[in-house]
Formats: sequence, C-alpha cells, structure tokens
Amino acid sequence: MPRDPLIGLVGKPSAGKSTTLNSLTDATSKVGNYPFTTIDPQRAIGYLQIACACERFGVQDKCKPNYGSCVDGRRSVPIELLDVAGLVPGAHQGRGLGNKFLDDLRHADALIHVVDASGRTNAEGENTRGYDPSQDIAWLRGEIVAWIKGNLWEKWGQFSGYGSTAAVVARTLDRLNLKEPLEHWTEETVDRVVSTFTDEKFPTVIALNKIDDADAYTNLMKITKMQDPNMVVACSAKAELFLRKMAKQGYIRYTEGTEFVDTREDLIADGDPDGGGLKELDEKNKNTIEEYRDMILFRYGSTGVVQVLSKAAEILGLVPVFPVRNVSTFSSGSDTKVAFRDCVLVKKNSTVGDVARKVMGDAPIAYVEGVGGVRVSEDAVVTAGKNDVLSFKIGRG
Ligand SMILES: Nc1nc2c(ncn2[C@@H]2O[C@H](COP(=O)(O)OP(=O)(O)OP(=O)(O)O)[C@@H](O)[C@H]2O)c(=O)[nH]1
Ligand SMILES: [Mg+2]
Repeated sequence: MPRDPLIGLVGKPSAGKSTTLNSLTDATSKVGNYPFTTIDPQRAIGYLQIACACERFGVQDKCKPNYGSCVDGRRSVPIELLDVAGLVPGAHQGRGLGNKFLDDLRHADALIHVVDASGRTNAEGENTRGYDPSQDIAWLRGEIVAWIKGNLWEKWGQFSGYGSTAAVVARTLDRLNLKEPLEHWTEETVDRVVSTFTDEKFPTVIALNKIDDADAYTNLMKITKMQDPNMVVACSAKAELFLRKMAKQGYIRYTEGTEFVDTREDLIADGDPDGGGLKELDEKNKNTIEEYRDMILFRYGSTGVVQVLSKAAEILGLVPVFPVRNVSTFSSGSDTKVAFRDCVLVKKNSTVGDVARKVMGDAPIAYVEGVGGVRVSEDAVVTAGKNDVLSFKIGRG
C-alpha cells in the first residue's frame, strides 16, 4: 500500500532542525545551543497549507476536516515530519552520529536542509562568527551521496534499501539516458548514477534559517545567487515558534504563514476597546514582537517556515485528493451537511487505483466515481483539480 509522505529535516548540529520541527508541529523536540542535542529521531505531524476543494464547489461553510482545519478554502492537511541528529563532514564514515543518522533518513521522501544562515556556527555546529554557510550546502549533499554510494558498494543493486521503488530507480536511469550495460559501468558512471539517484530520491529544499540574526542577510544574498532560487526559502524557526506560542497563550493574534500579528494595543488602536480579549504583553515580549516585525515580517512577508514546508510538498509534487461518499454533496456519511471530511496527500503520478488502495486498503472496488457522477478509470492519474474528488464504490464488479 502506498505510504504517507514523510519529510526529513537535515542539517549540521545547531542549525535549528528541532526548532523548525517544533515550530511546525506541537512537538517538543529538545532544543539546545550545543551540538547533538537531538540523538533519537523524532517524528511529528505538521500541517501543510493547500487550496481545498471546498472553494471550487462553493461549500466552504460546510467544510469540516476530520484532521487539520479549513478556513475559507485554505486547508491545513497533516503531514509527517522527521527530525534527526545533526550531520557533520565525514558523517558517512561514521563521524559524529554519522551512519546512524543517515539510516534514520531512509524512508524520507523529501528533505529540508536547515542551514544556519547567521554564520554563527561552524561545520561542526560549534559557536563562531563569520562562518560561510554556503559551504554547508555542498558538503551536506556530498555526505548523503557518499552514504548512498557506500551502501551501494556493500549491497550492489540494493537501491531498495532506501525505501525507494523500482520507479525511482527507473526514473534515475531514464534521466541519465544510460546506454552502458551494468557490467561495463566505471566508478565514474556509478558516481553519476548515485548523484542523480540522490536528486530523485531526496529532492531537497534549502531552508536558510535564523534570518532574525543581523548577520544572516549577506549570507542569504550570496546563497540565493549560487543556488536555484526556486529551491531556497528564508526563514526564522525561532520567530515562528515564539509567535505560535504567544498566540496560543492569548497574547497576540497571529495567522500562521502570514505577516499578520496583532497585539492587544493594536486592536485597541483599531477601535476595539476590549483589544480582542487579548492579554497585555510584558515589555520584553513586546520588544521581541517589534523586532520580529521589523527584521522578518516586514522584510520577508512571513517567518518563512510554513513556506518551507509548502516548498517541500511542491518539489515532491504532492497532490491533495478528497475521498467522499457522495460526489454531489461531498459528504462522507449520512450527514450531508458536512463536506470534504477527508483529504489525503499522494505523490505526483499517482493513479486513481493507488489512491483507492491507500484509502480503502484491500476492500474490493467495483468502480470509482468522480465529480458529476462520471466513472473514473483506476488507471487515470490524479492531479490538483482533476480526478481529485473521488468516491470509491465497494463490491465485486
Ligand atoms: N536566532 C535564531 N536562533 C535559532 C533559530 N532557530 C534555532 N535557533 C537556535 O539555534 C540553537 C540550536 O537549535 P536546535 O533546534 O536545537 O538545532 P538542531 O539543528 O536541532 O541541533 P542538533 O539537535 O544538535 O543537531 C538553539 O539555541 C536555538 O534556539 C532562529 O530562527 N533564529
Ligand atoms: Mg535537534
């Protein structure tokens, strides 16, 4: 059965992986300003923001997700994240927590490389100043490639050890357009195969973290010029974590993924004498919010963390699919006043049959209905806006 997508957080020690995980989830992965705070991998559920089908059919007011939420067609869908131990140069040979860390990543479908853009930690995650974080992007990828290659030599042909499918291997070879038969491959050919396989298996978003730090800006400019700008997102996990915490405790109003933060004072100034019922902030927290507004929200439009996750989903080509019982009311059961309870995320190129197996397991499917009651073939590919609202009819056809 197709697995749920899993997104792994990688990076050197102290880059902010656990802070990123915590800011995207309700997890409390241990955070510390010393290397190797995290040793055991932590899984947690984050929420990916997507455009919900309810908007397309004008039933926003009936949309009640079983998991996550939906506000005016912006839906938060659960997605699994994995926080692992930090990686240092030489990890594939066992340095730091090396191989163990890498093995934890096997089942990830995409990676978020959390980079400390402030330059205040070196390659080992130790405190310094003026370190060039663009180096981390190169060596970290090198470590992953070397790890895969090492395993490959050990168990030649066992690409499957990475939780990869025949399809990933086939796409890798396809992309390389290799004509040489396997027995003629040189080490150089193997390197090319492994490098391309790495890109297929672990598409990676670069999260340039700690943009709240004054030193980050120059590094950011430099890295954005060097990398595919479409793969880079600037963020501050610390700011996102702080804003979510303050909102939860009733001190501010904050819409995740946006630049909108309101304090009690702001709402009073806007004419609400009750200040939205928010609590009064102390001086220190008030200053922190002011600072984040200036340094991050005003400059970048958001803390960037929600966007990091969206970008990972985008490069993975995740498609939200809405299984319903009834393709006219979009309900899931007898209660026709509730629409689009369920949403599953599937990888690009998934077929209606793949979704059926994921949602229905082994139950025999007689036929599948799409919007308008039309029959949809199990071989049809699901994409956003097409074949993405489906009703699976059980029975032996
Ligand atoms: N200024 C700033 N500091 C941050 C940010 N994110 C994390 N930090 C700090 O960086 C330090 C390391 O954060 P962690 O989240 O523990 O880093 P990690 O990558 O999980 O580290 P290991 O588990 O040791 O590999 C902590 O002191 C955090 O508070 C950020 O956005 N801005
Ligand atoms: Mg950690």
